[in-house]
Amino acid sequence: MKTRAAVAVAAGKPLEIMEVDLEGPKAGEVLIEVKATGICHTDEFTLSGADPEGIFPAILGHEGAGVVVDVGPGVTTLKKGDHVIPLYTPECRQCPSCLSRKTNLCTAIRATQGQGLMPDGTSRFSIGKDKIFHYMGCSTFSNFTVLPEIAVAKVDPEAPFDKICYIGCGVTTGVGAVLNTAKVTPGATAIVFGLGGIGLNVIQGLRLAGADMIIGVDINDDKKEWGERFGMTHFVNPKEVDGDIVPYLVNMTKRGADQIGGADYTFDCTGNTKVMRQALESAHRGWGESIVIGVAGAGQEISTRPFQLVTGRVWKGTAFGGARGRTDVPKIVDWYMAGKIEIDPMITHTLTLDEINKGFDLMHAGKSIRSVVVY
Ligand code: NAD
Ligand code: AHE
Ligand code: ZN
Repeated sequence: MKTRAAVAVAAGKPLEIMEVDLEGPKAGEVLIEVKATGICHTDEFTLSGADPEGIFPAILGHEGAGVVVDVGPGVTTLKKGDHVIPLYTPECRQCPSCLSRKTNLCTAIRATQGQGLMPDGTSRFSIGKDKIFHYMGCSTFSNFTVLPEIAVAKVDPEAPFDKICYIGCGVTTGVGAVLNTAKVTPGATAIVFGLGGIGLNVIQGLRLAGADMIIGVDINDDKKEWGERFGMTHFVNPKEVDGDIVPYLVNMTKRGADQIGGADYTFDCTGNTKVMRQALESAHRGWGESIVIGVAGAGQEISTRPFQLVTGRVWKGTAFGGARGRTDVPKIVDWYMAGKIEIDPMITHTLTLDEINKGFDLMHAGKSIRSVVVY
């Protein structure tokens, strides 16, 4: 079949809207009509050329929602008409990682997914004889896409596509980092670095978990109002701090008889390795946990004095908020439908596929929280 898609033809070039060929689903695969897709900073990261796994030409996009329109042989858990969210972290429930119960990082199809291919080692997308690569196993910047059954979450058919697409990455990553990875407890003190599409969801996750002090840190003053909207209690712009931001934040979080500062939990939602270090070092001596969410470019490394870890700070990372997609994503959709979490105000811009590059411009200018393309 033919489908309209925004194709990343080369690193650093705007996406090109074109008609591409899409092969139907093979065994264990489903064809999805994507109804809406968010634009995540990770799409921009890969398009920029900073992703070591970046491969071109590819159809980016990994934050979608849509409807199953065809199923391949052997598919048992999905049928035509099901409303679904594609998962860049699948859940096969059979691989050693899924069975370990220690991680959400299913390994069933990770190798081929990283090569921009379906599990059988081929691509379903092409233009004539020229192959186009899949991206993060999702390629939601195409109106129709094919995914393995294990990488698809079936969700409430009443839920609006243009909002729940955000659960395909940003919402689940932010809220999940708090609930699944950090396991934040009521009364906690937390610092969130970077108040974009991920950081604001960390903030609403912290509110849900009952954190008392939620400090937001961003170089863009416009984010103060945004953070407060979702539960942030204090805002710091590092550009307005005289000197090093770490002692400033440690001082802000001083409490107890010994007056040792530092947050119980800190989160990097910037992808900047210097900020990751600040986040680790702003965590409380003895027990503070710092969660790396941001994705850093090829060749970049994090560093700190080992003494920071010797004295009890814990450095952790999280992918997709530690969520097991087929199990947890439908629950998060239900939380949204029940009003337990907010999504609507974070979707600041709705675009057509033809306008998709405007979504990247808005992100660069710091003017959007989430842009969503509606097909
Ligand atoms: P975004 O562009 O919407 O937000 C980034 C925010 O960080 C902006 O508000 C920006 O002003 C702020 N910022 C930039 N430099 C800063 C600094 N030095 N100090 C403080 N704030 C600073 O991006 P996003 O969509 O929220 O994504 C954030 C990061 O999370 C990206 O690196 C993205 O690739 C990554 N991500 C990771 C996962 C995961 O599973 N681990 C999932 C989604 C996104
Ligand atoms: N491909 C990059 C890393 C990109 C990355 O870390 N991706 C996150 C999701 S970001 C979503 O917006 C992730 O899930 N990682 C786990 C995985 O298995 O990819 C690189 O550096 O090679
Ligand atoms: Zn993402």
